[in-house]
Amino acid sequence: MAPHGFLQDPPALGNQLTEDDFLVSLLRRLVPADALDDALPDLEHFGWEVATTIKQLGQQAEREAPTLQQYDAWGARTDTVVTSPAWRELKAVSAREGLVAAAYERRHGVHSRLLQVAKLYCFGASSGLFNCPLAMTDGAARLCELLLEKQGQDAAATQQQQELAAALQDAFRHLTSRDAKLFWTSGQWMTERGGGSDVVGGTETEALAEDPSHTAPGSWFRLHGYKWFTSAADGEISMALARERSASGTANSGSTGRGLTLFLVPVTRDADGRPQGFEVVRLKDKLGTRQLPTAELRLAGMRALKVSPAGRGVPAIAAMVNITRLHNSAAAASFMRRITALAQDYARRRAAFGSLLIHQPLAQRTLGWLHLHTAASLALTLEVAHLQGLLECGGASAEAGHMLRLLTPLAKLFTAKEAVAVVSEGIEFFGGQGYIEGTHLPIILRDAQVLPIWEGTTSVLSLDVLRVLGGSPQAAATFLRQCSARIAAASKAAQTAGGSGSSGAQAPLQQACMALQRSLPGVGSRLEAAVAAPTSPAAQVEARQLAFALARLFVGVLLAEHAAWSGEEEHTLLASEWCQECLAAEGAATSSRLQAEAQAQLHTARVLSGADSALPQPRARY
Ligand code: MFK
Repeated sequence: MAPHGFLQDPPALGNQLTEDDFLVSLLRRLVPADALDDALPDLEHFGWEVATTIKQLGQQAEREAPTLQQYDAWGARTDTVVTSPAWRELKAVSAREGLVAAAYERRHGVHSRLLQVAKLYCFGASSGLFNCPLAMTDGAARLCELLLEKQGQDAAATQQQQELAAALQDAFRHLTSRDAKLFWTSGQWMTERGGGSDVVGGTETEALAEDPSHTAPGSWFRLHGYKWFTSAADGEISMALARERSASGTANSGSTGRGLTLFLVPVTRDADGRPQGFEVVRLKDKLGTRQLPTAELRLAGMRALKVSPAGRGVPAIAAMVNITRLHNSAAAASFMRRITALAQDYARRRAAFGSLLIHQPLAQRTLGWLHLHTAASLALTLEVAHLQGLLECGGASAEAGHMLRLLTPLAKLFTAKEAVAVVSEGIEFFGGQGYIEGTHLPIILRDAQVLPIWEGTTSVLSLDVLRVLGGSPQAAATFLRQCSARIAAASKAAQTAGGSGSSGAQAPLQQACMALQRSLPGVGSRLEAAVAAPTSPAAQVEARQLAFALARLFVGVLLAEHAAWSGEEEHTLLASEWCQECLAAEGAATSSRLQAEAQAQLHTARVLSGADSALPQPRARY
């Protein structure tokens, strides 16, 4: 029997907050009752909007992909990026709903960021990918805020510094506006033809000072270069990296030969709509994310305001990138939630072999797996958002700071990979219909595939985890201490509840806590090896395994902690199932075994990758 009307029935789409008990439960644990009571009506209302009007706008944006009109009817070059009315309405909705603003208004203090991310999680899968420009806009707002804080500490500000502060304040005001007419989005122009991972090595764009005697932050420059991936190309400003040069072609003093500088770039057009100082060369023809106007831009003397010290562009833009990575995690959880909700709905309508799928054991198990992995990613994402909120409101201890720096890349790499696996499994649940465009299912998989690629690939982020562990001896110790203490607390709570006989659900939780305890030494050994030699070939070849081991363990801790707090059977089963499925291998890992494995893995990787064999020469250029 075909489930008639499926996917056209908005309330069944399950992106409403009221249907997402797990999200609400996670929030209840992290946010004090009065703040949550204050925030929930807005979230409820927004959840309904997402499941109805916003979802329609998202689908319209998918149908009406952006186009590039390079010339007008008279042959004049205009490079107009034509977006759909739905895309523009999504921008207005984003402003009105405060999808960026809420994090900066701080109405809910340290919980503001967390509540904003909860909203982004509801929005993501239905947003027609408007969550992408929001990620960069949010990152740019955070960058402006941090740069302004730094400026504020300088009592003897020069004229240039004052002008810089005014420009940053103006940008911040627009990026965080709830007024659709004032709201700006920002781009993040990092990637060039030389690549998006090794940003320093790949950047050819040059910045020349308009006035060579004024090169300090707050000075105007002209950018010349080629930006290879600019999403979304319809923003009002962008943050861009470039290499400072003097008119004679040498690196400016203060700029190391290798270093890049960060610029705030107003994206302006003249009265006839012609772009000022740049050309839109083409829109990208992509596997997915086709709703997004992703472009290649030629910068031809584009005006840009220097905002970082010379050569300090990468560490400056890192603050922005960390926010976009948090958005990526929220988007991943959102995609997973969407496909899980759809599969749950389908299982209640689709009968095969004589009964509805929802009553069949193997279908139940698959749905349970989808739910478990969605819950895991959501829990990790909200933990990062919680820590980010503490940091932004000055409430983060040094320990919380270490955890945030480590968990941000971990959450991004883990949730992104999970999203692809979960969405793929979810689509398979629909059989052949999952492969048919009119169901709106294939697009979820195409769009999810971008998650492990943009904002840093899985490998690059695994190497970032090594960078954190190598850069700060406290990071690994803090991680292990936090895990150990939180497992002990969850275990104690489970024992207390089990002992008082209040819930028969505590036995699986105690087993989960024991599994977590057992996996600690193995993860500790992995960490020890990485901290001892973070840049060694052995650490690099193991970097992904380490990152996923850390992420899986920490997810287990979060699920156990949450189950101990709520005492609900469903949460307990999430924790125990996770620990059974995902932690089995860790307990046995000892230092010497890991060392031997890494050596063997280096050899295997060399042989199987073909690095050792006499294959034809690689293509001259990629
Ligand atoms: C829309 C459709 C899109 C279609 C498909 C997608 C296409 C792809 C689109 C993109 O290209 S999105 C952009 C993707 N690129 C990235 O996200 C960057 C990925 N690369 C990295 O993250 C590298 O790790 C990084 C560029 C940061 C490495 O640069 P370096 O110069 O080799 O790093 P280095 O020297 O280790 O670090 C420089 C400084 O930054 C250090 O500080 P100090 O100089 O004070 O010591 C680091 O600690 C700091 N840093 C680096 N990452 C950080 C950070 N600080 C805080 N947080 C971080 N995440």
